Amino acid sequence: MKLLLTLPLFALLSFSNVQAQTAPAAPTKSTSAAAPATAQFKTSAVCDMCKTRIEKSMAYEKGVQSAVLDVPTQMLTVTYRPEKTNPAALRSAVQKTGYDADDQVADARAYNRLPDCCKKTNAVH
Ligand SMILES: [Cu+2]
Repeated sequence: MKLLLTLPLFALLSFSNVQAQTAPAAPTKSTSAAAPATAQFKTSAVCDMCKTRIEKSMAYEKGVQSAVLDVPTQMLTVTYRPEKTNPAALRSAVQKTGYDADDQVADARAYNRLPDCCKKTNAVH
């Protein structure tokens, strides 16, 4: 008999736990979200096609607000939501696009799919 009483009580408790966990998540979607962070990566981009490719690919990454590549310096500047992503994940996204990110070497398959003009053996052009 005691078991019959505790079971619904347990169900009630776990339900209120779920509510407690979901409730604080709601304000993060509003204006009280953490301020965007900025990260910079040195890439192996060499031309405007690389710029377009990387910026487009980063735009699809979770938590990315903006991505701008400066071709002459090969620097990629990413503005992101720190609660959604982090610099390591962003570097990995750059690698998967076929480019080096700092000391992380480009994903070989993605790199091999790049047109010849975008290979890192070329000088910036
Ligand atoms: Cu290119």
